[in-house]
Amino acid sequence: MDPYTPKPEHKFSFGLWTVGSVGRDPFGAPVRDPLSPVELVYLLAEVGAYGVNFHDNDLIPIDATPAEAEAIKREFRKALEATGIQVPMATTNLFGDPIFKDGAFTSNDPKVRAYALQKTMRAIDLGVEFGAKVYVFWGGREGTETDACRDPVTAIQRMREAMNFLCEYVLDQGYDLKFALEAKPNEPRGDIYLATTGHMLAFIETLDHPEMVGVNPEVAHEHMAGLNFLHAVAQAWEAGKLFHIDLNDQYPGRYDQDFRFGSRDIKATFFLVKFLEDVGYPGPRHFDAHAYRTEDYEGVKDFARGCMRTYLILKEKAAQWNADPEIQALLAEINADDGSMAPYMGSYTPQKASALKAFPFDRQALGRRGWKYERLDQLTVEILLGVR
Ligand code: GLT
Ligand code: MN
Ligand code: MN
Repeated sequence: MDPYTPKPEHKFSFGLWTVGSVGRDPFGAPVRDPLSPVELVYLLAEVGAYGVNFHDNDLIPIDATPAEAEAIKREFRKALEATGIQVPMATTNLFGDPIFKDGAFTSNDPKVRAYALQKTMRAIDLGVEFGAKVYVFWGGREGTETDACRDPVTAIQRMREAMNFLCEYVLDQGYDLKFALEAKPNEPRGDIYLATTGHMLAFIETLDHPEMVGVNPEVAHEHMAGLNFLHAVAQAWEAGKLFHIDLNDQYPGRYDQDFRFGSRDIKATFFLVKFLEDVGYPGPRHFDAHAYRTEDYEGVKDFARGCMRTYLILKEKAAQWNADPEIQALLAEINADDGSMAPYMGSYTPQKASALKAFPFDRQALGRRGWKYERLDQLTVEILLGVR
């Protein structure tokens, strides 16, 4: 059997909006006919995915009647049961409708803010009904083109008030649900508040229930800002806040590309997969990406299969890297510790401080050391290029 065949235990998921993207962009009309949520579930089952995520309105159109909503839910549930596809995550569309053109939770109009809360509570109910355990908040419209419109402190306070309200709602309902906040620096707004995963991590600690709230970092969103995605993920993980992850690819400094996982920066993607596997990240691997606009639905399947296959290939490469004797020897050398500094460091004591202040370091000798990172990186590249 092909060793790169996706299996349920890999927890590969896709949003309805990812494989369901019809290829609309700001300059061009759709290039693919829309598929129904049921058809998309069958497409995901065909390519071997484990899960499907949705915004409330990916599943139920915003103007559906209660009877229409019930019928859609019935059909969707049947498709999930027939295919075994799970719903690990759900979210709210707080960006598509004109009501949100100046934000949802941060809008200057209290009626818009209240409507955003109402819509989110209903969407949380919907997600929980289908078994979602993680609820994502991506505030695509929570931002500005001109800061004349609002004091940014007010925006942060409104965001906090909304998150606190919704955490209480989840507790009140007795739902087993965590929130994951997804940052993006810009697009569709000129600037979006809480622009990076780091901003989100700091914001979470100011909430009434920080334990319920983590992050959903997205590769493209940190790369757009020219940042190192792995470092954001590592900080989230170390803080116990990596509740979900959006995998894709993106050239820095460009429009929001949402490319197939690993299609742009193989080395960064490799270190990301290696990190997730090394630490044992237990959550879904969600591909928040879409096929090139050039593709038909066969191309969409190629795209989805490619995301999962690249992940599994890089997982294998990570195991190879970890087992490589030359790499391990270099790492051992790089991290060598003769223990001579232990009496001077670690937890502070006044004795350590005064001893350390008096210690005679050979600064020139330490500065002459070569770290062998060229060799280490070349070995990494050779593994990735398949010659090792
Ligand atoms: C939207 C956005 C994504 C978010 C989704 C969740 S929707 O496509 O580009 O990054 O994760 O709201
Ligand atoms: Mn995303
Ligand atoms: Mn994106």
